[in-house]
Amino acid sequence: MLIKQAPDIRSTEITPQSLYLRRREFIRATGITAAAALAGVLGGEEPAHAAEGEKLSIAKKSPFSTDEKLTPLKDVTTYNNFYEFGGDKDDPSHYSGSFKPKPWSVAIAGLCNKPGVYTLEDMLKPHPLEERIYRMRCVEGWSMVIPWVGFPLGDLLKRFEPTGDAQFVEFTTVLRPEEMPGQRRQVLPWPYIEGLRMDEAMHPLTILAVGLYGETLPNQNGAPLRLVVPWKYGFKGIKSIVKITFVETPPLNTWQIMAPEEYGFYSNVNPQVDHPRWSQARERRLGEFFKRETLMFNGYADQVASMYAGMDLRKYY
Ligand SMILES: Nc1nc2c(c(=O)[nH]1)N[C@H]1C(S)=C(S)[C@@H](COP(=O)(O)O)O[C@H]1N2
Ligand SMILES: [Mo]
Repeated sequence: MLIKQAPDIRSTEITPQSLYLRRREFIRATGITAAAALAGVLGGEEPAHAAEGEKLSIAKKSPFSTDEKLTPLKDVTTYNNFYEFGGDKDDPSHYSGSFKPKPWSVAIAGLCNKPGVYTLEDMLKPHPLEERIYRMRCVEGWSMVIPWVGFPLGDLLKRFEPTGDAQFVEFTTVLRPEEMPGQRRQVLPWPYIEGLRMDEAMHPLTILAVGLYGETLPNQNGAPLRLVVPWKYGFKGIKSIVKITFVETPPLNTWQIMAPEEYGFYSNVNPQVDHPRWSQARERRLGEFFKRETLMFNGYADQVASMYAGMDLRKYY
């Protein structure tokens, strides 16, 4: 195997799913908080890779989780888009071994009363970690079901007291060409940028993830902190976030800069609005042979459709 990770995660890969599920029930029952879980995981003095694949304690079960079959951990961690580590699906798992997700801090900037630089531990302390099993849909036509571990982005943003002018939130990925081989080539304008409208950012389905399958995020999935917005195409889920900025106007996100007619700001999953080069009506769930129908807002319409009432979703794609 080419994945360079702590021995821990390799044993997880061979753990039968039933064992994983039982462990999850156990963790739920013990109800340990995020602070307790992360103190040990993120705060220590271990070498760079020790943080990967360490168990997180999940305090809450989420009513937002789907009960669909989970995509195997192996697929979740070896079939990735993370252009900072290369353009092929298996590049991020091969070439992210030198990336150091610890220590980590995030700059909070723009239109808010409490800007500053916050360590990851500081940011996480008040927030109980939840497991959120979400359907994920990439704009390229594949989908997965991933058990994320994280907490609502809105709960964090409120603490920085955004002002009334803050209508959008911009996110920035770390810029470290020495650790990210893809950033040594200008395949994309670095650093990777994404954005959400304020109501989307505050929506209870929108989370910041610090883990998946009960453990800290592998580098290739956006360690140590990434965005997850399940009703939008996967590229909105920006990885390895180092900056969050409150702004007045919609941020120009990376894929919109690259190909504005193909990738819009909203990028809500929509089977009726085709990508200029392919249909979005169906998707291939990783691990399945037959394609399945793509659902409006990726199946989250009941929760999110009202945010787009009256908007022409062909124009605001
Ligand atoms: N910084 C950064 N974030 C990124 C990307 C990227 O290339 N760079 N790719 C996006 C795309 S296209 C998808 S589909 C998801 C994939 O997330 P996963 O590899 O954890 O499944 O990450 C998104 N976040
Ligand atoms: Mo994607």
